[in-house]
Amino acid sequence: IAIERELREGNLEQELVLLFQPQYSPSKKRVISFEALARWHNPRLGLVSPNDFIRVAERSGFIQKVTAILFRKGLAELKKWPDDISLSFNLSARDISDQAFVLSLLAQIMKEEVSPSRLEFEITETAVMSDLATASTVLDRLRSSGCRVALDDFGSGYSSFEYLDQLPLDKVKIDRSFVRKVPHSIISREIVAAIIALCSKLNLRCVLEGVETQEEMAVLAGLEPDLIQGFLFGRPMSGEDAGQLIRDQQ
Ligand code: G
Ligand code: G
Ligand code: MN
Ligand code: NA
Repeated sequence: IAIERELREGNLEQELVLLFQPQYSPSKKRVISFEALARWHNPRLGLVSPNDFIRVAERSGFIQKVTAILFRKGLAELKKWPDDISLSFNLSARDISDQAFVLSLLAQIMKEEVSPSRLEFEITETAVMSDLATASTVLDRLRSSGCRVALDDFGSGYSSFEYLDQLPLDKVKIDRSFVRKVPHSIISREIVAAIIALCSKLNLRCVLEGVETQEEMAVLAGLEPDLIQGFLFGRPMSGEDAGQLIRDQQ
């Protein structure tokens, strides 16, 4: 209730911020993209996690406003970075159920004169479950405009291989719940290896999420994922710090 009230009355333009988490390419040995992660600093609620406010924003009809503000901020940051750095942006179920809204995001990309190839949209299975046909249409639209689409949290919850077949995808993000078990579980390691091999066969890039330790990295690098994202390579950071990280590796 409090969250909903603040979504209505708060100054979202000012209070919503994005952090950026590096995505590291083991083959290029450098960070080539960042995932944008929302944070909400509200004077009365304090720091609210996206886990808490995205759902409420979807229920109460504020999600498109929230997403539009965040996306504008993401584009502004991306424009400051070199052309070979890209940005992954999370879209919620409601966002992709509305074709007109998705077109408005594409219009923003054009207006800002950012190359669509530098943008990737992350969607979850829950976001596409209810209406696979609409989701497919919208994702096709994003891809035909030159943006990429990634399936987030793969392997968690109900995520199904059916989506790999039915959705127009460029990339799969293998969920942290698998990744964290890999150093201690031969079965988990084989599962992750099999998903990576499958992605390769299907011509999908894959990201290992949530790599935290050198121990995990030692085992996982051998599986040759396209990208690794996790605290080991960087926590979600300010745009300024992301810019510094980019400069430092050049
Ligand atoms: O960064 P953090 O671990 O707090 O993110 C928690 C969850 O919120 C993750 O599942 C992430 O995908 C989601 N999330 C983060 N930022 C956004 C956003 O801008 N939009 C949507 N829809 N989800 C987001
Ligand atoms: O659902 P999604 O993959 O979008 O969620 C991304 C979230 O995962 C972010 O909120 C980020 O803070 C969190 N995250 C990223 N890397 C790590 C990690 O190495 N360990 C843990 N515990 N969380 C991570
Ligand atoms: Mn994500
Ligand atoms: Na994830």
